[in-house]
Parts: sequence; structure tokens; C-alpha cells
Amino acid sequence: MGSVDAPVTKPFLAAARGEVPSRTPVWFMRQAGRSLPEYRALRGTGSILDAIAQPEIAAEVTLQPVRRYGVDAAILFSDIVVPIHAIGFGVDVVPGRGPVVDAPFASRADLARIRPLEPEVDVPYVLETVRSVASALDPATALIGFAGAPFTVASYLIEGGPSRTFTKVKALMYREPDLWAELADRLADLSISFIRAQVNAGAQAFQLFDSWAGSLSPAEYECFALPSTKKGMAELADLDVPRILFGVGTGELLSLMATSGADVIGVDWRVPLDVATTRIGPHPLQGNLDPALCFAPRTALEEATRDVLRRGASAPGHIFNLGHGVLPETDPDTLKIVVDIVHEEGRQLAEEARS
Ligand code: 1CP
Repeated sequence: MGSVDAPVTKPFLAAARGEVPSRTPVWFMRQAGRSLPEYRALRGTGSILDAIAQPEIAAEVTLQPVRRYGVDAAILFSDIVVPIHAIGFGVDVVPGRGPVVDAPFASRADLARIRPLEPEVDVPYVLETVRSVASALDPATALIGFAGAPFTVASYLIEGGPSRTFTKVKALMYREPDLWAELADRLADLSISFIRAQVNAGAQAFQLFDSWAGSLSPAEYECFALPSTKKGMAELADLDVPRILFGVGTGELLSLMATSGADVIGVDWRVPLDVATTRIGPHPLQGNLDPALCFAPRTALEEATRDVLRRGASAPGHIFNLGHGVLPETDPDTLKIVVDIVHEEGRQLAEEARS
């Protein structure tokens, strides 16, 4: 008879649940792709949506950073526009620019272009990627699924592409609040179906990216973005996996984000994690090294990494990450330095900071 191995508690999942992990877990937003030479070699020049639709390639890209850095979680190689693309809304991801929409969402008639997602039919390749990655990962490493939050996805649909000012999306919110609410609700349903399918296929946590929520005032966030985010978190609660909510520039929104139902709140680099805890309350936190520090002298990078670890000790759980995605020009060796400091010194620095 073979011996039965004791179940491995993944450090990522322990920290996300507010338990004490065997080491401080770390992963990086946008760790898959862009900055990795092995990614560029594999991916070629086509649309990223084509790469995502090939499970063998998508699974390999998901695993590349895990092998290279020894991070505690893999993030599925996909994109926030995948579901909306899959239902035929007409979106592409243009290299060097980002998501671009041929015919932006402009009026009530456009609601007809947003039908429910049937994951097994519309995005079978994503589910195949999830299954393949989940079976390839070491038992100590978690697989994170994700989707875009309604406000951030809607911003691409309404603006037609990346925006700095969000003028069209804000104009629509104020001009036709009922239409906005319906749009946000349908986008929430897309994200809910997409995430549920990823978790059923083997993802062990999920992150809702509301990357551009920081462009909203607290009152706007509460009125226009929080209701659909709350709906998503509530409808996915039965999955019993950690739910992470992240946005950039959300310092003034953190206390509202803490009411969303998310278990873990992602924080960008502008708010130190101990300050974030005073705004958020007792939630595990994820973050928050400035991605630009990867270009600073090594001593500054190392000290900033340790500072994040000390401040993260104020939360009931800390998952180390950058404050936003890995910048494309980042030297992969620099991220490896960060991972090694987090793993070797994380727990001790946190304990010292607490005592
Ligand atoms: O073709 C390419 O290689 C271009 C770069 C790229 C990559 C690697 C894009 C285009 N998307 C992705 C993959 C991706 N997108 C992942 C993969 C996994 C990982 O994190 O390692 C994830 C999680 C996303 C999610 C995503 N897409 C977000 C939320 C995260 C964030 O960075 O805030 C957003 C806002 C997008 C839109 C998007 N897709 C791509 C770009 C360049 C952008 C941003 C454009 C903009 O500035 O508005």
C-alpha cells in the first residue's frame, strides 16, 4: 500500500484566508507575458486573443513565470476582454495599445449586443487551459482565475479603447443612470459566469480587476461601480475560494471596496499597507511594491521590498505583489530578487514588525 501524502496547504491560500502561511506568498500581476523573453519567443506577433485561444500556448505562458520565479501562484493567461470578445461584441487587443472596440457602446440599443456567456460553448479553450495548468502545478502553488469588474470593462466598451479621462463613460453614467446600471449588471453576469467556470475547471481563487476604478470619486464609486461588484462577490461566495478585489489609485475608495464582499483587497503602491489596513479593517491585503522600483538601484529595491513586508504585517494576511502589473521593460532577474527576499525574510520581518 502506498503512503498517503499529507495535504499541502498552499501559502497563497493560507494568507488569503488570514491563516499563518509556511512562508509569505508572492505573485505578480502581469507576471505572465510581456517582460519574459520566453513569452515573446512563444507568442509571435498575432493578437493576444489568438494566443489565449490556444490552450497549449496559454497554459505554457501561465506556467513560465512560476518556473522562472518560483512564485506561489500562477495567474491564468487571459485578458479582461475575453468574455466580451467571445460573445461577439467586436473587440480586439492591439499590440502596444490594448483593447480596441470597433463600434463602441453608445445607447440602449447596444445592450442587445451583450448576451449571457455560455463558458463551455463560448470559451472552451480557457477552461481547457485552466484544467491543464491546474494539473501541472506543484501542490504548493495556487492557480488564480480572474475577470474584469464591470466599470473597468465598460470603460473600454464605451470609450472604444484605453482612456485617461473616462469622459464618455462618465457622461453615460450621469446622462442615463438606468442604462448604466443595466450595462454594469450584464457585465457583472458575464464576469460571474466566466469566473464560476474557471473555478469549476480548477482555479483556486479569483481576482476581480477593477483597474481603473481610481478614476471615480468615492460617491461615484459607491453609486456606479460598487453595486455590480457586490453582486459579483455575493453570487460567487458559494464557490468557497478567496475573492480578491483590485484597482489602481483607489486610496480614497479602500473603505468602500472593503464593503464589496471581497475577502482580500489589492492595494496599489500609493497607500502603505499599514495605512490601508486602517481604512479597510481586518482583511488580508495584497500588494504593493511600486512596479517602477524594479528600475531603481538594487539597495533601494531591496529596502522597499522589506518595507512592504513590514507594513503588510499589520493585516491579518499578506500576499506580496506589485502595486500594479509588471512593466514590460522589467528585467526578470529583478523580480527573482524580490521573490527571494519575500520567501527568505518575509515571515521574520513580519514577526519583528508585529512585536
Ligand atoms: O499582446 C500582448 O502581449 C500585450 C500585453 C497584454 C498581456 C500580456 C495584454 C493586452 N493583456 C495581457 C494579458 C493579461 N491581461 C493578463 C495575464 C496574466 C497576468 O497578469 O500575468 C491579465 C491578468 C490581464 C488583465 C487586464 N487586461 C487588465 C487588468 C489588469 C491590469 O493591468 O490592470 C486590463 C486593464 C487589461 C486590458 C489590457 N490588455 C492588454 C493591455 C495592454 C491592456 C491595458 C490597456 C490600457 O492601458 O487600457
